[in-house]
Amino acid sequence: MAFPDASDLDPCPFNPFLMWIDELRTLRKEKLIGREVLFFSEIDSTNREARDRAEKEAIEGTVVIADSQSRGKGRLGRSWESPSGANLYLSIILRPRISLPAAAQITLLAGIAAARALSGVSGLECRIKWPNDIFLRGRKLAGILTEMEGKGSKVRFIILGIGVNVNWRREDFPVGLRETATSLCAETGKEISRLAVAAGFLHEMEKEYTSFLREGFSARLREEWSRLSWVLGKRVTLSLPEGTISGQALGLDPEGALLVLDGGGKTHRFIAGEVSLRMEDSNFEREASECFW
Ligand code: BT5
Repeated sequence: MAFPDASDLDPCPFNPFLMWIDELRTLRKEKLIGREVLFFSEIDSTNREARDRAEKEAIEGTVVIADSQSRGKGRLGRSWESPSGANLYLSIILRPRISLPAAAQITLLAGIAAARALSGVSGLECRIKWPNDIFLRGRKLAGILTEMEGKGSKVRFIILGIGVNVNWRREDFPVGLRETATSLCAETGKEISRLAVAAGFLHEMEKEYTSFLREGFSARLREEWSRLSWVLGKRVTLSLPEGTISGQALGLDPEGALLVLDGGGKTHRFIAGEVSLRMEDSNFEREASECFW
């Protein structure tokens, strides 16, 4: 099937966004992730579009990018603010031959890839807040949304979506996000190229994903995740449909579940799914981090 349809593409030849999309296509031509790159100047959600394409047999590695989203999706029915002209909204179609429980490991891989790529372009230390957030100086810089379609006990496809705040200026943030969110530009004081962010993420993601296909969720991936984690060793509260549990985040088990030790000495195991995590000392983190960077 030939992608993209001509009707999908922004017809405006002067659109600067299209120029970097073309460069991205050139960079990813011979690779697995990004061998097809579809671009929309405006869309409801790149994850929704990627899912529809995946249902129609789009090839593995197809990437959907938009300049803005009208209904950007977060986890658990939440939404993702997606203004135009500033940020990156990107979804990847993956077709790993893995069982359903292993699918959550893809979010962990994406966290590693995103933290590495965003640290690389900004020169600042970006960390993973389990399961799906990238934090910079105590604020949310990027979010990952992994959606899966299964058949029997196997994965049919996974849509891996990421939203990164790149050149979003703090004064343009919605009031509700001013204290909790950040962008690369807000932290570095510089405009950062969205091409560099997208190319860096796809490059890192390809490395982690191909190693995952070869070796599974290996000890090396687990160590790398732990090195980049913002939660390990900290006190956290996890909210589940059936209640909350507080304790100390210990690490990941071999399947990629987060282990948390509660006050009574019992260890709990969490797979991302329906769980949200709150850090009990995140304000302190921001104050502390500002002293060092
Ligand atoms: C996430 O959800 O962090 C996953 C976000 C994934 C967005 C990408 S964009 C490309 C692809 N297509 C989509 O439709 N989605 C994906 P969650 O952990 O549920 O966080 C959502 C919460 O983060 C919201 O309830 C807000 O509090 C906050 N938030 C919303 N927009 C934000 C933004 N741009 N920057 C920082 N925080 C934001």
